[in-house]
Amino acid sequence: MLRSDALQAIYPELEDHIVVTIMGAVAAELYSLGHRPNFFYLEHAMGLASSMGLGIALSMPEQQVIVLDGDGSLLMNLGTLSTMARYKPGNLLHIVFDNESLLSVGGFPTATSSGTDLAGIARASGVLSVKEADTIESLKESVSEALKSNTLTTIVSKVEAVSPKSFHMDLTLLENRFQFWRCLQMMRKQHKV
Ligand SMILES: Cc1ncc(C[n+]2csc(CCOP(=O)(O)OP(=O)(O)O)c2C)c(N)n1
Repeated sequence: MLRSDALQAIYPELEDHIVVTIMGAVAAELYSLGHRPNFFYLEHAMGLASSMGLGIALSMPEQQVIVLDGDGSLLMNLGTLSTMARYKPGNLLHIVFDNESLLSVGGFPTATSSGTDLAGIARASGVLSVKEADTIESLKESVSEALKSNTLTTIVSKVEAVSPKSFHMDLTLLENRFQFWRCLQMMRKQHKV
């Protein structure tokens, strides 16, 4: 499965929710499908998209938060799984695209290429619902089930290590940061009205 095809297939489920992605290839692919003010691409802070998503999910329980993670990034911050499981926000969906590689910096293999099982680690960390979805159909089904279930879910999807045609994003980190912040503020206000 190509991650770009997977993202395209689930884009309709993402567009109205708060989405936080890791940097690099995933961010560029989501951006190229159509940027939204409710999307934040976490540049530089490798591994921390899930931590940021967890914080937002806990402080905005009325909103659905979706994190798009990578194997290399998650391996840098495995403690995030036990912290997510400790607080178990039902409005957090954590999708890990596992291409067994640090694709965005040249494609060095990660530990999942030699047997590390991220879904197994998520289960053992106490994440309530953990799915493995390696086809477009199973990913779409897992995402829509997770969004209906109001249960903390991690979905691990094996994808090919294929880069996007371009990593260019016509949006600076600061612009994205302010736009995203205003969007969250507006969501908060709308919820209170
Ligand atoms: C702390 C830190 N270390 C290293 C990097 C460089 N870096 C940026 S993206 C990336 C690879 C991310 O790998 P993965 O999460 O598997 O996503 P992929 O690129 O494969 O889609 C690395 C090593 C960084 N930005 N920050």
